[in-house]
Amino acid sequence: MSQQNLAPIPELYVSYESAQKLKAEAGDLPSWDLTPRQICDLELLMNGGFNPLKGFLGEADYDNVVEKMRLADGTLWPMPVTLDVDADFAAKVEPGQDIALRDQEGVLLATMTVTDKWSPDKAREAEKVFGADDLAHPAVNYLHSAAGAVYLGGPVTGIQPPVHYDFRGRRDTPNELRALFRKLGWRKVVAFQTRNPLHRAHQELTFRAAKESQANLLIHPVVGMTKPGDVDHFTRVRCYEAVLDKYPASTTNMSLLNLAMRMAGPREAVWHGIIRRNHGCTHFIVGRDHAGPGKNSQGEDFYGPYEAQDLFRAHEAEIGLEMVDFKHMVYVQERAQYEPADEIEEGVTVLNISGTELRRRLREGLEIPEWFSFPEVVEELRRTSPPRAEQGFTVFFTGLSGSGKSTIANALMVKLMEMGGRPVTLLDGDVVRKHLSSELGFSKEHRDLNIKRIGYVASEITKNAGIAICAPIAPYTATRRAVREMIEAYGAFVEVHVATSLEECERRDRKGLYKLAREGKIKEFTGISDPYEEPTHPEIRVETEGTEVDNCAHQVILKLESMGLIAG
Ligand code: PPS
Repeated sequence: MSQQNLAPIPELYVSYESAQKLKAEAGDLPSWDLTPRQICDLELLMNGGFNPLKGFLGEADYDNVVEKMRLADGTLWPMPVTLDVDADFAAKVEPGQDIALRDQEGVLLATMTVTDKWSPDKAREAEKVFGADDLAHPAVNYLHSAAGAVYLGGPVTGIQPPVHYDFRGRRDTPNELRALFRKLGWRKVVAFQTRNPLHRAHQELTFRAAKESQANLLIHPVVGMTKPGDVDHFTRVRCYEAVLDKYPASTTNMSLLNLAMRMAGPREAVWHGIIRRNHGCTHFIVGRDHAGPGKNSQGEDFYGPYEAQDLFRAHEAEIGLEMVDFKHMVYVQERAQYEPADEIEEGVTVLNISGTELRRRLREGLEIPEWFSFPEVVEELRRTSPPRAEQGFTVFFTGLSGSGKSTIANALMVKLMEMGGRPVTLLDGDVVRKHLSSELGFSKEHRDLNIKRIGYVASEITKNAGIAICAPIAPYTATRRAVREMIEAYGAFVEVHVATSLEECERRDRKGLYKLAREGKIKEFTGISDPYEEPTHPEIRVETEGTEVDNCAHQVILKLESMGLIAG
């Protein structure tokens, strides 16, 4: 095992001449605009990062991967890499046909010969691959809320890699890394996977791993897609570059991996190992809770802290690289150094700052001690995450028609403008429908589109340090969650449920719409002939029956203060 083989790995690209020819012919093919996740998957398929896959999985391989972590021929492969499409596109395509795969600007990246087309059982995929059909898991949520209903599978013909304009010099294909290791004479290489900024504990862990395995070190962070809410990759790469100087010269390298993570814990660890083997590495670090998705909807961890290590160990020979397992590293004050938590005797002072605590300190502008991180890293993080009171945020009101959303939202807007400091924009339901969504009706599809447009505008406002107040009905939980994820990439999302009962809304009937809805003159009316899914965990719920508007708005202000979003 871990006998290094640096021969080039097969890629799926055709020659320049063939690519030109395929480009000329592709105009006649059904054309699929790839999602950001599919672009990541396609890049690693084409450059051999997902070797031995030759394309998106067909149905037999998919079934076997879901059930047994193996392709139909028995080869170890833990993750379904599938091309999900919507039903409309699927209806245009039959097995045997070629389709064009394009990026979001329409650039042709590949063609695929469709061999399989099927509607997957997503609940089974969630259970088997991610361990539970629970929407608290980001990949399960993606599966049910973002992925199309139909999967297409078949071999891919690579035409060109997706274009990256950022950190070009730091991105390497498996063959480029293999060539680099050959050139440098690196015979053993231990890879470190990460989606977080590196602090001293990580630096110590990777340094020890390299020493223990007598290998060179490859810092191999994921810059494709990570867990929603993670520090963006631009900031992280600047942080990594700062840490790179802390390693002994010429022992360590860094390369960026355009992987779309699934946060699948144990299965993901095995997948990461195979991907690093393909990139020419011989060892792979698996720490505590590798690729963990956080808590499930019962508030428990999805996977045990060392489950990933166990699964990796059981398949080490087949993965083809050696695991360097690590326990949690903590700081021992008396010895002023990091040590694995399980090797520390009783009675010494152990210091540790969790990810949550770090985010709190950044948010509140509190001190981050030198023993925890490098000053350059902290400075970089502070630049992109200023204290919460200086960041943008979104207040998202949801509730039935006539519940009082707009009135409270208006009052809140005025109060925030009185305080000053940040620009405030109100995206009211009716106003949005006039300016942004005038062509939309009230079907589920149209409502979702409407809310996603509001979410998009709010996320841009939040990104640019403004305050967005939204006040649509937003009846669907999944859509509200999608908007939350869009916004939390840039700032806080404060969901306010205006919990006026249907009876009260109907009694008030300020616009006379409930009467018309009851008479059947307005179709698909929320609460009468269309659903409203109540938020289960809003940041705040306001009751309007018997409470004045001013008081409701004040409750929201108090919440914003308690979250540190506005100065008290
Ligand atoms: S949604 O579901 O979030 O897209 O709805 P929204 O954009 O907030 O639009 C709601 C306003 O449109 C009026 N209206 C209806 N509401 C619900 N169902 C039906 N069928 C409907 N038809 C018209 C209604 O006045 C809503 O305004 P508010 O401010 O919520 O009372």
